[in-house]
Amino acid sequence: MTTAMNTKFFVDMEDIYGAHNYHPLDVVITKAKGIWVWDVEGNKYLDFLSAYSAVNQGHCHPRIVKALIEQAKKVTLTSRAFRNDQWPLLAKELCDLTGYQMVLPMNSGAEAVETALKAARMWAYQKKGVPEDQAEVITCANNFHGRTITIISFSTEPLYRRDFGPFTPGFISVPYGDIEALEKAITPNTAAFLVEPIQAEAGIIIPPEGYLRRAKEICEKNNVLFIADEIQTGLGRVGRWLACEYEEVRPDVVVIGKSLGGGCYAVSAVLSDREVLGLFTPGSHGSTFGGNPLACAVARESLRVIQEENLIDNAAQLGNYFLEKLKTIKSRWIKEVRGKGLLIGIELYPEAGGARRFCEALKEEGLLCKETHEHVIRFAPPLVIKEKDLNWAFKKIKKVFKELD
Ligand code: IF1
Repeated sequence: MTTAMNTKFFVDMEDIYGAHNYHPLDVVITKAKGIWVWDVEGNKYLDFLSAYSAVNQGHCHPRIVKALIEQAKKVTLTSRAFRNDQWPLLAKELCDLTGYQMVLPMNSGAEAVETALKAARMWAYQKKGVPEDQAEVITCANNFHGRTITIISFSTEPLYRRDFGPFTPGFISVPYGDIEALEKAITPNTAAFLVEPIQAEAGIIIPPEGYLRRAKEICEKNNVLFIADEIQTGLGRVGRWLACEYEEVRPDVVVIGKSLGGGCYAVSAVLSDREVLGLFTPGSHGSTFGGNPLACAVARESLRVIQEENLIDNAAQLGNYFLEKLKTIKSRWIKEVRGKGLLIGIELYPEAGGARRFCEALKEEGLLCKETHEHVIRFAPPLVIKEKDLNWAFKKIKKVFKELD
């Protein structure tokens, strides 16, 4: 008897052989295109998570897949013991695009954040004169910057830290959005302030107007590097190339990732000026796959697609449109609807019983969303989405809130 390769088949197999470090929805995706994904039973869903904003260009974008395939036929990996003809082009294109002088390529977002932290510490010792091993980095409560031991060392989420100690020292936590706390936390040994322009995982938390600008001013005044983690908020997600543009802040260091790979490859990068990235000397940092030609060819096309398909304006305009529509939903469960561009969250009151059950109900309606931090439903569709698709999604969301009211 042949076993039906249905949802249960895959869920059971994953549960037996895969580590349970996630609690995924029981939808087994076998095909994806643009904003749509299909499961193994042939059901079609609108992807409202975009792999946590790693698929801003839409799933399997033809131009990005083509770049992947073409490059895969030429050369995929040389290591940087040698040079290749894609990395220099990506480096220049990223600098021309962002106005920074240098780039360091990595693979995952966490690796790029770690790289930025190493650069900040090196800068503190070599440029600021901080005594060896005394460099401090200020981070925000409820941050999310990745899952390495150093990064969770400054996480305030017990779930991310439990049983993973001992932790890396040298990090000071301040409340997000609190300028006075930031100013008070700075010491002569402060190397940097690491911040997400919007805290996505924390529940789409948008800081008070002017927070980023005043934080940057305080950093400048105290000779502290301002590091923006734009891995999730960058590359068009919030209706700008970088979220910091909303406050006309030019970070000293910017970290990008996710959609830099257009949903087809893991590629991340640290952007800064020569004063910081120029401090890396041969052998002081590296990565087997960092800057490989396949990653760079994909990243170059991913950036071109964002530009040429006008995805940033689309995210800005449709984001505002969708946010206003969502605000018309009447439900006793809804505490707040907030967002920027196409990074939107609906915060529910605890009495609503948690966002998960709304996500489960939305799945039944053909909409794939992910709850974040228990009470927030996150909406982050690919930036290629059209108004008619948002109207379709809105009807489903409204229906679910009516049913669960
Ligand atoms: C998971 C969260 C999102 C990020 C920011 C760095 C990284 C991420 C602002 C690290 C990654 C992912 C990781 C994934 C779930 C997802 C996530 F819920 F965990 F927090 F998006 F909000 N900075 N975020 O959002 O990048 O190493 O993953 O490439 O770990 O569960 P990465």
